[in-house]
Amino acid sequence: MGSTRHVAVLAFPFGSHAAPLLNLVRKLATVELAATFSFLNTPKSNAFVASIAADLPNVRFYDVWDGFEDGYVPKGRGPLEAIELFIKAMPGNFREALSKAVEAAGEVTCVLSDAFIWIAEDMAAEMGVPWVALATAGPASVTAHLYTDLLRETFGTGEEAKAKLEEPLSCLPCLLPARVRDLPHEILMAEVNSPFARLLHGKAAKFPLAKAVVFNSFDGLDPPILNHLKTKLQKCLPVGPFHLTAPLAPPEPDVHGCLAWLDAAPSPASVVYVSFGTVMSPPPPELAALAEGIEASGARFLWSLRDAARGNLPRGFAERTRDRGMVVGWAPQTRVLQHPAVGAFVTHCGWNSMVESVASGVPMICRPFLGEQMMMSRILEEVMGVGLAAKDGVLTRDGVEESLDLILRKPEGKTMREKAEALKQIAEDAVGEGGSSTRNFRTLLKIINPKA
Ligand code: U2F
Repeated sequence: MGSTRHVAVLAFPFGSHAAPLLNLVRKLATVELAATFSFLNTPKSNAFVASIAADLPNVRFYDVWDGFEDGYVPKGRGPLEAIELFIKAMPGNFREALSKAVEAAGEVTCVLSDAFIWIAEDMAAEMGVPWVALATAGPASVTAHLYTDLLRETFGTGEEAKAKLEEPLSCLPCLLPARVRDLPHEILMAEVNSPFARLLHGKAAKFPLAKAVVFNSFDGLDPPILNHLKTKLQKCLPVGPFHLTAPLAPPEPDVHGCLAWLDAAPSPASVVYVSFGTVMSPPPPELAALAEGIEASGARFLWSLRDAARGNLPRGFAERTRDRGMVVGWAPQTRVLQHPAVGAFVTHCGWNSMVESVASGVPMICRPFLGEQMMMSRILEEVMGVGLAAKDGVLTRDGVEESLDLILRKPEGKTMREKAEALKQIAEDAVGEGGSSTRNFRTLLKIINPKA
């Protein structure tokens, strides 16, 4: 038998979901030294993220089956195919891993899961223990999913909703100025009965049952949404930004020398950083237009681009921009954004990237693709004043050149940077002694260990 407290942690093994969950576990496990945290995740995802907490003896890793039968031939349906197989394998795959964890560390006293793993609530209820969810896609995503039924009643689905793309989400004022077109597709547009849409709808119904819903965010980032959620959830706990709260994960190695390259930049806030996260990449013609826009702007740039997409850069681009640009397969993003040389970020508005950018005082050029990203692009531009949305949702050569010129060189860009700096200050205050994220973290600790 292990220690008395045993937290079962159920990860969603796709995109960047598992990393922030393990980051949160790291912070908890460092304080709750007598508790064991069993991290249940697929072998592939575990291999990718484990270094975040591998040095902690009270964090143990268990492999969960990914749903791929031996000899399964992928049907080429992209990331959704793997997600659907994983969903089909739930909850059996998690139960099997959990039984091994219980054998090693004793009965579970709390379940902590990615909010996507809505079956975690059932498992916690069966064991009579609290369930805490980490909503990795942030508060706007939770809100939209929480009100899926209302949104479907108000705007219809499929063709009916498509006729209302420009209508504002007036039935959910905290999400304004987002419009129907900005909602996660699976709420109104995609096949609402697909396994993924049903997973998201299923999880939404569970949110109010969670003892707490935790966010990699901070009070003051998007007050209307967080304030609304505080009235709907048992506990709404922004405890981030994770990359500013101790203990930090071991720093990612800077294998390509990005930071040294940034050190050599001639002036502050002069470099544009480009990354579209772990899931998406713009279609090839758009990627080429982005490169042309950056080249035309004359700006220095650091581009995190997967090797497979490099062939889509314009012919001769690398040679022509060699003296002012760097293209790498992976960058230590949080440290890149914190570097004073970085003045703009071309992003898909994934939740973590967005938080990392505002918490570093860096304005954004937004090219959202899916999920909550379109809502965030709208909010970053219209409410927070720290983002410029790609016109008609697509990056063009001229649009990129104009936006970079505005952010890096014009007074409007200076104003955006000041607004981003103000958010950075709010983030730093939140994680300081007595700050809101610090207090929320203590509340979370109390749920995990009421005697703490
Ligand atoms: C899905 O988003 P992504 O995983 O594509 O994007 P982010 O939430 O922005 O997370 C990307 C993370 O990867 C890190 C970066 C972020 O923490 O710092 N990273 C890096 O370190 N180096 C690189 O070169 C590139 C990235 C989904 F598509 C979104 O809608 C959700 O909001 C998100 C969270 O659930 O997951």
